[in-house]
Amino acid sequence: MSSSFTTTTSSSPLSSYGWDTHWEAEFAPYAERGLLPGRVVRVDRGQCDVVTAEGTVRADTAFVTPHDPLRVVCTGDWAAVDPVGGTPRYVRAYLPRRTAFVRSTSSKRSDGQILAANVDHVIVAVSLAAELDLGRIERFLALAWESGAQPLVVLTKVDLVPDAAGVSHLVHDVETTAPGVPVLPLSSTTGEGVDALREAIAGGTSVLLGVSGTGKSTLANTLLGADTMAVQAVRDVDGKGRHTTTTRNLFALPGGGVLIDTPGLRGVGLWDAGTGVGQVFSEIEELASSCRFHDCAHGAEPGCAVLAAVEAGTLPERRLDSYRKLLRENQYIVAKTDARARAEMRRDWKRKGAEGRAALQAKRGGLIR
Ligand SMILES: Nc1nc2c(ncn2[C@@H]2O[C@H](COP(=O)(O)OP(=O)(O)OP(=O)(O)O)[C@@H](O)[C@H]2O)c(=O)[nH]1
Ligand SMILES: [Mg+2]
Ligand SMILES: [Zn+2]
Repeated sequence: MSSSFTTTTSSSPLSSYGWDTHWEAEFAPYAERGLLPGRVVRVDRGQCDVVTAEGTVRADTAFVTPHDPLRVVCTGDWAAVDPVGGTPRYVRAYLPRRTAFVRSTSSKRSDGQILAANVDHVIVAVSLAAELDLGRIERFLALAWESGAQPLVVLTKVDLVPDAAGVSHLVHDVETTAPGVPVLPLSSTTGEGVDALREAIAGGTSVLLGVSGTGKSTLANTLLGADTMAVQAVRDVDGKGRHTTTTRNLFALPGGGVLIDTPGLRGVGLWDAGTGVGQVFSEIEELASSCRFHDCAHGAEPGCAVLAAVEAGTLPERRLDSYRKLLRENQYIVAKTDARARAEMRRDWKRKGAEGRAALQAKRGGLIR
């Protein structure tokens, strides 16, 4: 690995926002046109804020707001902005995304919506002050896996759980629901568990997602070491009432890494997340490989390993029901969306994702050395 590469990128003022040699190479044609590279830190009403080497620029998004909602510029995108001079300054284009978190705006419709672009970690925030909704966690995780990013669950407000045994039960419940996903209990109030999260997200870009009131913005402030995001002082019940955060905001973290805070979501509808569903329920898919029939539907077939596991009590019935439900919902959405468009986008993300991971690794390697 050429060390001059590492030096070039880390000397750019944009490197703390994730700029690397791959982005630089992709940006070359825009640089030739005299455009400035920058990362979109917030989008609202036809305008966006873009951090560039010369500071934050307010730019018009008219050229990057096409009819297709999946192609609308989004927080986390790398943009090509007009140089100083004209008013307004426009975002002329954005670089192809490496990853993107997409949900359906409703489980009954097939409209996709991009919640964050170019993310390496999807942090699903779940409050321990409310009843655990495992089905909702599975849904978030399916979309997280599908996005090409590594999911992570943070169980917030651990200070409100009276005893340690209670916490380990809750962590265990979520862990068995989320194979391959780190589960971190933490509290912004006491600081417990925050360092573990800080470490986990120190490289790359992370997006915080979850229902309203789980403490996402409070956690963002804790990680930033500053009261940057507004939070609501008092709240009666989690997940109810007013949504405090209304835009998606991107920050460079002092300890390294980039964080996107987002407005609370009531829930997320699947959007072409077949692979993601498989990853969330990997133990079921593993069991299925031992079913007698290759195309076993785990209904009433003889020799079904999945049903046998439910009988034996090793696979919770809730989990099998949830798996079925999400597969059905996903099939419905997939049948309703344009297959060619989806395939094109995936192909692009897969390629970019691989490049991004390589760049991240190179950068980490550079840091360690
Ligand atoms: N006890 C306790 N309360 C917390 C903790 N973190 C956040 N809260 C409280 O939870 C409430 C909601 O916090 P926010 O950070 O605004 O939640 P949010 O997820 O950003 O909400 P939206 O922006 O609406 O999505 C506030 O009253 C916080 O003070 C924590 O670790 N412990
Ligand atoms: Mg918030
Ligand atoms: Zn079976």
